[in-house]
Amino acid sequence: MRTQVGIIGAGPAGLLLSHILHLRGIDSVVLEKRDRTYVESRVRAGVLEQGTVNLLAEFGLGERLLREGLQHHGIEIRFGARSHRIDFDELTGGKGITVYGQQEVIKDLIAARLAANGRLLFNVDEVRVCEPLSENPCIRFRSGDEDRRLDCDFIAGCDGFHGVSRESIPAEAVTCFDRTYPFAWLGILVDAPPSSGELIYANSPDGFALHSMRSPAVSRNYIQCPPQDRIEDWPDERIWEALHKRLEMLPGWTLGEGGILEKSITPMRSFVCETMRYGRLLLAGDAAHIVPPTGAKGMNLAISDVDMLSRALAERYENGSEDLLNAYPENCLRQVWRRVHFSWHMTSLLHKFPGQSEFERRLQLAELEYLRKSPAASAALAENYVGFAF
Ligand code: FAS
Ligand code: PHB
Repeated sequence: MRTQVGIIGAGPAGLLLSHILHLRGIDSVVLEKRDRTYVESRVRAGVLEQGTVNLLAEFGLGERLLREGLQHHGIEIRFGARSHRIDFDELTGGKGITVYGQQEVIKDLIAARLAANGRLLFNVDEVRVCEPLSENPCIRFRSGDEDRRLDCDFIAGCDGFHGVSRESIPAEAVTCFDRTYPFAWLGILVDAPPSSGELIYANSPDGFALHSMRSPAVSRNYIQCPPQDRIEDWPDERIWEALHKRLEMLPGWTLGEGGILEKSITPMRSFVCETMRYGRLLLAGDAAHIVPPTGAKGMNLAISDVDMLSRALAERYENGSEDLLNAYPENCLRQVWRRVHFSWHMTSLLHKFPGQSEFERRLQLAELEYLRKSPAASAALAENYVGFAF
C-alpha cells in the first residue's frame, strides 16, 4: 500500500487529521488497532472549547454538533457550602463551551471519512514505525493473517498515550516530563436528566466531584478515588453516597440518581513529550501529551495539534516548504504547556490530596474565596476554560 500520510490511531486526532488532509487534497490511510464499534462507543471527553467547535464546523463537521451540542455560558464551583458561578459571557466577551461527547465527535468523523471513501483500517495488529528518518518511511502491521506494509511520505503518530509512535523514537532523542497524581477519577454515565443546567465542580472535605452531562436525558458524574481502586470496589450505592455527600453542599439542591450506563476509572497524570517531530514522524494528541481531565482540555488539545499539523503538511505539499513542519513542535508546545498548567492548577485547587495538611487545605479555600470575590481571578479561569490561542 502507499499513501502520502500514514496515520496511526483513529481517535479524535487521527480521524480529524485524515479528514482535513482529504479536504486539502492530501491522501492518508488511518490504521486503528480496535474495531469501529469500540472506537465509537468509548466514553471520554465531554467539553469542546469554542475554537474546537469553530474548527469542526469550518471543516463540515458542525451540523449535528451545533444541533445536538449543549451551549454553556458558565460553570459553577462549589466549596465550603458556598457556590460561585464563572460567567463566561461576562468574563470572556461571549465565548462559551459546548457539551458534546467525544464519542459523538468520533461518529461524525468516521461517517465523514467513509462518505469520502477514506481508507480506515480497523483491527490492525503489530503496528511498527519504520525508517522515520529516511525520505521513505513506512508502517508495517498485520491485518487479519497478512503482514502488510504502508509506504508513505510522512507518519502521524495519533495513537494515544499507550501507542507505539512515541516509543518508536530512540530514548536518547526524546525529552519528556511526567507527573502522576495521587488519585484517579471514577466516572459514571447516568440514565437521568442533569440536576443542573451547567457543570458543577466541587471541592468538598471528602474530595472532588463533578456533575456534568451529555444530553437533556443523560448525566455524567465523576468523583476522585484512590489511584489503585478498581470498579469492583465501587458498587452503585457507594458511588451515589459519595456524589451526594460531595455535591450537595447547598440547601435545597439535590443530585438526581438513575441507572448507571457505564463506569470507568481514569488515572490522572500530566505528561509532555517535547519531541513532537522525529524526521518524517510527527506526534499529535495524547501520543505527545496527557492532562488531568479537570480542565476539560485533553481532546481540545489534540484538535489544536491537528490544526497546526494539517496546515504544516498542506504547506509542504502545496509549495514544498517545510517551515511550518520545522516549527510544528514549538508552535504546539506553547498551547500544550498553557493547557498543561491550567489543568494542573484546576486539579491542585479542587482535589483532596492524601496527607494534605490543614495549612494546605486553607490555601485551597483561600484561593477559592479569592476566585469568588475577584472578577480578575474569575476572568483568568474563564479565559483558560473556554480556550484561547496566543
Ligand atoms: P486517543 O487515545 O483518543 O486515540 C488513540 C487511538 O489510537 C485509539 O483509538 C487507540 O485504539 C489507537 N491506538 C493505540 N495504539 C495503537 C496501535 N499500536 N496501533 C493502532 N492504533 C492504536 N479528556 C477530556 O477533555 N475530558 C475527559 O473527561 C476525558 N476523559 C478521559 C477518559 C479516559 C479513560 C481517557 C483515556 C482519556 C480521557 N480524556 C478526557 C482525554 C481524551 O479525551 C484524550 O485527550 C483524547 O482522546 C485524545 O485524542 P487522541 O490523541 O486521538 O488519542
Ligand atoms: C465530561 O463531561 O466528561 C467532563 C466535563 C468537564 C471535565 C471533565 C470531563 O473537566
